[in-house]
Amino acid sequence: MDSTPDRTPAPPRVSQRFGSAWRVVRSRRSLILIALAPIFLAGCQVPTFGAYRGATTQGRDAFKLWQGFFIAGLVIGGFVLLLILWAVFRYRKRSEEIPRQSQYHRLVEILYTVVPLIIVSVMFVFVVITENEVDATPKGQVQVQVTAFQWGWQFYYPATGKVVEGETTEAPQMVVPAGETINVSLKSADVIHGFYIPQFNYSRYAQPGTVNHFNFNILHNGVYRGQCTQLCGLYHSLMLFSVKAVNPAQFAAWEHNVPSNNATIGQLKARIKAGGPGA
Ligand SMILES: [Cu+2]
Repeated sequence: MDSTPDRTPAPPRVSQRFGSAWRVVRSRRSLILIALAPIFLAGCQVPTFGAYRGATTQGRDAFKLWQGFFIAGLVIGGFVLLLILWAVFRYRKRSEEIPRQSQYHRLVEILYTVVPLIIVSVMFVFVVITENEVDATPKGQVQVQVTAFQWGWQFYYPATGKVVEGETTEAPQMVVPAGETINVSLKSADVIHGFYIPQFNYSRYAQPGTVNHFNFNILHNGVYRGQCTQLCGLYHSLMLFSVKAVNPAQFAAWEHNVPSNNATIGQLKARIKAGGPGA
């Protein structure tokens, strides 16, 4: 019988493993990398995570919230994934013996209750701040009354009585000055429609019997496409429009030249009924 004592070294304790890992981080190479990281990261732009950056101040606020939430999700999701992987590999089955059972770890239980509450509360505060910024409707320089109907849009400028309207294949264009506050009041002449401009990161219901008010401040000149986002009938997919932002002087010139004898929604609808889309 072999009486030689077992000389296999004992596996390192958890605290020893953490100690050696910390020494690695403290090594010179890691320090250089950490010191250079801000230089590399400064050259990176935080990704958009699939959203538009926002062509309006309101859209930009919504975009920043989306970006923050996405990064928070990545950090929290990554942390949870690491914990799962750590548990899977650290405590994988090694023998038939039942591992040491433990429960009621008070500190861990308090942490996993309090930390998520703090995270959700902080996110809630950012949501409220952003909502208040996006939904604020101080009086602006230009007012536009938007009426959605099957299947088109009417843009009425009450200050001058000018009207732009169009349906299906004749998508109308709302012209507004860039850099100024635009007050929009939105309603529907028939069923529920959706007023959506992707680059504004903004959507609102156009509802019969209800007027929704909102503002937008477009940052730069340009044409921004919009569409109806509620399935509102046969030609819903053709219910398109666009918003064109121009200089204030160009806007004044445009408003001067817009004909004011456009068809009413009733006349437009009668035309559609008689001849189909684009009639
Ligand atoms: Cu619609």
